[in-house]
Amino acid sequence: MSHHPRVRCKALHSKIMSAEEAAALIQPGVNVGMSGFTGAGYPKAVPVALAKRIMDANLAGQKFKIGVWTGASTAPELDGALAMVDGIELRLPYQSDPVSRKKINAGDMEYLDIHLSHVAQSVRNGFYGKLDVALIEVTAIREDGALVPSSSVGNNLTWIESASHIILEVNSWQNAQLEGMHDIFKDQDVPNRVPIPLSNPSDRIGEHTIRCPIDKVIAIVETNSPDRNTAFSPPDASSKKIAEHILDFLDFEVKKGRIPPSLLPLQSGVGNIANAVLTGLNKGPFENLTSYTEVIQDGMIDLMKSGKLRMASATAFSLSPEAQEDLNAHMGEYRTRIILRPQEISNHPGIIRRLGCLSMNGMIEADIYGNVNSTHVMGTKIQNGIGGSGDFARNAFISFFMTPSTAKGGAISCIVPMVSHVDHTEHDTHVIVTEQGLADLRGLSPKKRAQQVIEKCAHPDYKGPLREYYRRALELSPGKQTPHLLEECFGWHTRFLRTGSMRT
Ligand code: 0RQ
Repeated sequence: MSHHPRVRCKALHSKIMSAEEAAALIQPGVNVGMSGFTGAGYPKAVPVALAKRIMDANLAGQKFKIGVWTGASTAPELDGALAMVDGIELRLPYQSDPVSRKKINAGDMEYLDIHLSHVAQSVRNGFYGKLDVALIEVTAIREDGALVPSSSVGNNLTWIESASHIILEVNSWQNAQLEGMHDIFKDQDVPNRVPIPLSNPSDRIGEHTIRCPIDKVIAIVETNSPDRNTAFSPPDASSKKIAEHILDFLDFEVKKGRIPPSLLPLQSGVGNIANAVLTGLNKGPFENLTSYTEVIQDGMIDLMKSGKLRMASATAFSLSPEAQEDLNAHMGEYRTRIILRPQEISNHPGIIRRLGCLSMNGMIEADIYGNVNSTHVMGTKIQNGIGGSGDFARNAFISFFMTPSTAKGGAISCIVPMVSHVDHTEHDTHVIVTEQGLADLRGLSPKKRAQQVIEKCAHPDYKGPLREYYRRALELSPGKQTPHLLEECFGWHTRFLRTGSMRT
């Protein structure tokens, strides 16, 4: 019996080495395409070994930085370790690591925040320069060299195809029964693109594995390490209220006959509020649900367990350790109801439009006209990134944005006169929800939108000042289509920066 049961391709056994030896093959200045999406399926050993190597080089007075491209966010062993030693020149397309966030906001690290569906084709077409190394975690390598992906797919297919060299981490912690869950479909490039044959979230259109040119493989590292995800907090009062507003709205839409009783494929964003909505759906009347989304979080697994969610399509898991255990224990059963796809397909604008997804995403702030800021605190500091929210919001059948009405203990109103940074324009925002209420903006002109957003969504402490801003804007603004006072519209943000509160 082989000592390497997960490396079933004998021809690759000679490439098995330590993480340190593999890290030594990564040179300064290269771009590395790494696996990893919302803390799932990221390489766990080589980035740490590389961070040590970079630290040694720095101590010897040498500069050593690389470009780090991923699917989305990873974990402390990757983003945290490399950012800590100042090893990242440019990071793309999404991150949520506290050390990286600090470096980026201090101006010590470059960050390119990209719609997740755009990354693969941009890399294939050389928009971001050359991809030198692919560093990918897999569950196993099959006899023919094909790769069984692990708990995320992300951009792995593109990294494997585009990189000059490939380093694989084979993680025996990942459940062997993941084999068969993935659906790897390659989109063509322009001008030879043809329609993608997917018209139901449950359609399987590709292969189970990623074909790998084994002559490009320069190293294989065997690991046995868990994905490091944190637990979701139980829904708080505010998240529960937001979930209730959304469920009432969906109920109304079903009664109106605008969406079917099994709803439409759900996309639910990252974070506790999104998870609370899923928990709410579990108690709600809707049956036979499907999901076409980016990540599968705890709430989705619960919905599957209760039988309310028929199947889920995504590109990655994002589970608490408890939900992970549950998934592992019942993998055989879940495998038939979950499909993991490349993020180019899970977030494909054309498919989202075709399926008519109901998209629900968190935000930092919205303005009275419905423009949404998902990424920048006080207009200049990155929080995480746009992720897939733009892919879904623009193309969804109904696009919801959700937030508590205030942040930082009430010192910040999340409904402001004008957003300090725009990720989603008023054209892509159909419904805004806070614990105060839900503003349905469909079919409303800007002035009507402003009234709805203020009256339905603003916190009582900020309702008066917002009404007053809008009243004066309506009176004094030279244009009456979207009234604003340009000298005052950021006054709430500048007041917060000056005094620590948006309150007057
Ligand atoms: O700060 O960390 O210092 O406490 O922002 O806010 O309330 O914990 O919210 O975890 O739901 O994240 C938009 C960031 C919300 C997330 C965002 C401060 C607040 C706190 C986090 P602290 P919360 P959440 C695609 C989905 C973009 C990507 C996306 C996100 C911190 O949802 O990254 O949508 N979205 N992907 O105090 C200043 C404000 C603030 C504020 C909150 N108005 N001003 N700070 N904060 N509001 C997934 C798919 O499936 C497609």
